[in-house]
Amino acid sequence: MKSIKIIITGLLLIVANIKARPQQPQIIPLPQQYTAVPQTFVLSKNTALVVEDKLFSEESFFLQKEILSRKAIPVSRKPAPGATTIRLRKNNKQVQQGAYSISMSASEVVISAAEEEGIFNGIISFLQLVSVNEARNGSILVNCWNIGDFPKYAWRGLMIDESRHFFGIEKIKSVLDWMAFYKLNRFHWHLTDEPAWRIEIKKYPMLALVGGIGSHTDSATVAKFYTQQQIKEVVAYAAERKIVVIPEIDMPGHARAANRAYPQFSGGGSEKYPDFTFDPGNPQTYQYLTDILREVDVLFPAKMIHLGGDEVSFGNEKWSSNAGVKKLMSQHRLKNLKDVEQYFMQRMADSLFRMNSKFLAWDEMANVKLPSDKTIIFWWRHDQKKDLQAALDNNYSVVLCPRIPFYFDFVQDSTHAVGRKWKNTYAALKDVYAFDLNEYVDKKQQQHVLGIQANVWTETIISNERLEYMMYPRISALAEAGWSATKDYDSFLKRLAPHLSLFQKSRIYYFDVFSPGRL
Ligand code: TNX
Repeated sequence: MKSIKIIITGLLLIVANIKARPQQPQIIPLPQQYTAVPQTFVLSKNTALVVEDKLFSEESFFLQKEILSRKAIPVSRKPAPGATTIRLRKNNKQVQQGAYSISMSASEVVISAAEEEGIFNGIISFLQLVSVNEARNGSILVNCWNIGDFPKYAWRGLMIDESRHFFGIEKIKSVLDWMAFYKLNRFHWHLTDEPAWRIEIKKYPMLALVGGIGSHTDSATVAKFYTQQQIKEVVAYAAERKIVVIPEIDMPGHARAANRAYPQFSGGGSEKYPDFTFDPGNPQTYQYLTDILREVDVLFPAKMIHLGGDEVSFGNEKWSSNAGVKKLMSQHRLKNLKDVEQYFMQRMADSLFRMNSKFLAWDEMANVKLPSDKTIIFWWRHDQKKDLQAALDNNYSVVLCPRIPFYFDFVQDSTHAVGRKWKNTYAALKDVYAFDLNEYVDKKQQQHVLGIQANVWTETIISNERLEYMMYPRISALAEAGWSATKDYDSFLKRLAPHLSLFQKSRIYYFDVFSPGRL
């Protein structure tokens, strides 16, 4: 009689537990497929991590380190009788890059994938399931799920502008940590622009030493920049998190900081944007910039460099009276300054191709003539769809970062005063989440779309706290827009709520979307 009572109570408890469970796994971005398994996995120091294929050994150390540093649980590597296990398994059937599956039971978690990126994504999903639960007496109860998952887009990017304001290596590492937590996998590093040049170039040391002085809001601060050693450190840190780092060296516009250091290559500017351009009429400019790009190329294994190409018309008025430019125009039958701009970019892209690197640029370059398999265009002017269309029609690969809703220097709530707005529109969390490719690109051309990206321009972002406030939680919405097939904002908000406590624990100064009045 007593034992029946115990069994019934046990059953009731299990049923209650299942009922209390969320209908979706507590994971952002939401996996493509999932089914609840009515069991609970116990993670503790008795859990053993078993790496079935040494291909995944680096990822296994990442998992071990994360569980230790987030939850103080030291999982072992030696399976003991009766202990639960986490297995990293190779499964060649997961053909798509980044795909993985997880199957869970009370006794084991099996994360499987065909390659390292996939296993890493699986590890992140498991970590998310773990991270929202608290450890009690050294163990954590994790609801079991079976998950089959793969990314919607290969490119899930975030850009940070460190020219306008410099945040430094520790901050960038923290950003990379959170990107990895959301399976964002491309970090576009805007290292040069008008106020400052932020990367050491050994052949031209003044670029960093002189060009690194100042910021958008303070022209006198001492030079701040990344040494080549620090760049390598960031690239390695990102690689450990399966994030590819893409540097941007902006040209021929947005070049004032460089021109302060080496004025002999300046093509002048306008009243509003002094010394804005490099000089396309000086034959030595091409060699100078190619030397710079060679050093940059060596530091970044991505084999792609973003050359900007944006807003050149803001400051190219001196080109028309430049004897070198005039000569160039007649030699190459260039009709106007737009042609000069494109000629300049073709030559610089050619330098990149000789390094075996791809050419990336903003949408002003959508019509430049280049090999389509080596060119990626970033569409940002959301009010000018024709440039996106041109890039697609030219068969270029495209990354979509329309400023509304993907510019995170735009405010995220109508009441916010610090940050930009675009004719009364801004970049609300909900709009970031709702991004739908079908609104922008015809089905027939969607194969050209690599993915999406948010850009954090930093004219108005003067501190780490401000950077955090503009990024979190919008990167969570960006991540789901770039990965998941389904769109359900309410479900997203439900899964987001516990993440706000994670931000809090990491001392991240986030925007509390649930009570927007509170700062
Ligand atoms: C336009 S987006 C720029 C940036 C500014 C940004 C401000 C782009 C390619 N160029 O230089 O920082 O607007 O939102």
